[in-house]
Amino acid sequence: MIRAIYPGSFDPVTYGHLDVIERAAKIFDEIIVAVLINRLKTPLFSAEERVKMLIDATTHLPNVTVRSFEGFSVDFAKEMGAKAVVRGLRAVTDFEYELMLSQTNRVINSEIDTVFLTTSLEYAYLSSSTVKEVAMFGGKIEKFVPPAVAEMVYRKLEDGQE
Ligand code: COD
Repeated sequence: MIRAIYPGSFDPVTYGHLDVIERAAKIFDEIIVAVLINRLKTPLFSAEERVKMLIDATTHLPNVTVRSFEGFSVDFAKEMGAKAVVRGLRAVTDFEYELMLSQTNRVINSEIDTVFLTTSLEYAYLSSSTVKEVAMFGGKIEKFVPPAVAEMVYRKLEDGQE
């Protein structure tokens, strides 16, 4: 049984992330989506909220589970008994960062390899930051994220303005 983790911020999860999860779930026996708890950054959504969004968005995928983690992603992968880290690549700009990250990860733990899935063209432009920015300026985000996530983003931004 080959297990992989798909680590990220997922602040919030987008259709681009979900496309990577669905495709990875066809390649690996089990995927653990790993939500980073980063105490150095202030995300829009708490780790609990991001985990819940991902659980709700992946109920149709029986071999996908969602967990939060702290520390190095390769340490979390090892703890989970995973052999690989899945990451998505959108453009050349992603490549430089992802290459650095995967090489650093290999230095931290040489047993865990990174597997890259290139973006599906319809989601090539999509990022969590874009989603937040569009919503912040009053735009519609239903094309970018599942309906329940869109609701949570609108609500969170409204709460922030009170
Ligand atoms: N299409 C395809 N892929 C996409 C899309 C899209 N539209 N959108 C995002 N992705 C991919 C990203 O390229 C990325 O691979 C993944 O989905 C997750 O994206 P994000 O933005 O939610 O998550 P990141 O990139 O902020 O996650 C960074 C980590 C949390 C993985 C990283 O910071 C980490 O591992 N931190 C823990 C500490 C650690 O181990 N550091 C490494 C040594 S320095």
